[in-house]
Amino acid sequence: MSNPFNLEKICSLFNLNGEFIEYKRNTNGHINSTFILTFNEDGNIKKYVLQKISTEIFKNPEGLMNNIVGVTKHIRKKNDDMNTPWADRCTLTFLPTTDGKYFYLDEDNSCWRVYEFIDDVYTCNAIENSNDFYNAGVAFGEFQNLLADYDSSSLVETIPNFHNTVSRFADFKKAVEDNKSGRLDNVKEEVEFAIAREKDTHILVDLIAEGKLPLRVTHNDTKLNNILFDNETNKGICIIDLDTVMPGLSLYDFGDSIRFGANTAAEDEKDVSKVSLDLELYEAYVKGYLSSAKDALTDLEKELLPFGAKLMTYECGIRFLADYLNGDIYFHTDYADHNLVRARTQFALVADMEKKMDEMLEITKKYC
Ligand code: ADP
Ligand code: GN1
Ligand code: MG
Repeated sequence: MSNPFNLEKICSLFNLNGEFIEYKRNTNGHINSTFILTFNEDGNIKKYVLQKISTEIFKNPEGLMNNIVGVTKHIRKKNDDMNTPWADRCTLTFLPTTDGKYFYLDEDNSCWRVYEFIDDVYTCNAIENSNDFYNAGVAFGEFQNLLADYDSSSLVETIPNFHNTVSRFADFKKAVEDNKSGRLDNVKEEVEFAIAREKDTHILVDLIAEGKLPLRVTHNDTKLNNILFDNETNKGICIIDLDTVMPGLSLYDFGDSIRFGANTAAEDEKDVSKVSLDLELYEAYVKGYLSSAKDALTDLEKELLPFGAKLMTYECGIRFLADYLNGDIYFHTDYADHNLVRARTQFALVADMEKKMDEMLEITKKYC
């Protein structure tokens, strides 16, 4: 594989021990570029993760890294204090550069960071049994809980209005009007589907403005593959991909997990007839999430969990569709219609959740 970034030179700017052997690219995510580095440290293999953060998307890498370093230190301290057996693997540990910063900005304004590779873990892109999804719920609930006393006003908004669905809808409408890619004629039906649900986009935004929903420190990108599961116990021991940790709603985190993990099909399944909400998985996640986060949540938050799942799925759908109309400038894509395929799966899932909303509410109540 060619090394387009001169990774060895970048590594030499961080305080890493040993001799560089090789790197492998990890292509799980849609935004950052991730490389797993292998070093030889006095005859022992030592691995690190090197990531290039997209500065097109994250405009304030210094603020972003301050957020993450603060939050990870907080999580580590709490786990040390609780004597968690996997405390040394409970969160990401960042390594400073030779001049003491936690990131390096290169001449192209690309931002690089390095953290310890966590051993004996696996990630999932799809759920194979409901117990794993229960464990995912426990892990994100615990993340919420550990950060309940972290001052959210100390965090910068790494992407302003990230889950503000009113602003997301405005961006979507603009993408339709601009039709930069000239693809609008292909997606009339999808655009109609999105517009018909505009009123949903105001519900949580209004409740925040009225002071009825609390802003918390949230992850905001709670996809299944952002959890590292322990090989031995299958517990979700470490939450990764912390770039969007900032003030947000618990409903965003709960909702995005359901969107991705409780879908019977992949996010980019081409056959939408395979897409639906798996109620058994929904229940497993609710049970796990509420077992660890329940005490931190208000009654209104708990009541709105099913709506949060639908709204996050809808939001992701309009983001994919807007990107398709804008000419695929945001999400990494593997083929021409990739964003359209993703948008269609999201809307199919929204439609199925609408049919199953009463059941989702019933299930949720059981664990409140
Ligand atoms: P992206 O923003 O592109 O999704 P992530 O930070 O989620 O990037 O990392 C992508 C993938 O790299 C993860 O899904 C996981 O498989 C792997 N990975 C990331 N960090 C670690 C780590 N500390 N230890 C082991 N694997 C990791
Ligand atoms: C992106 O980076 P990754 O793949 O975990 C996106 C999320 C979307 C998700 C859709 C910073 O997440 O918001 O929900 O793709 N992250 C950002 O799969 O925009
Ligand atoms: Mg990720």
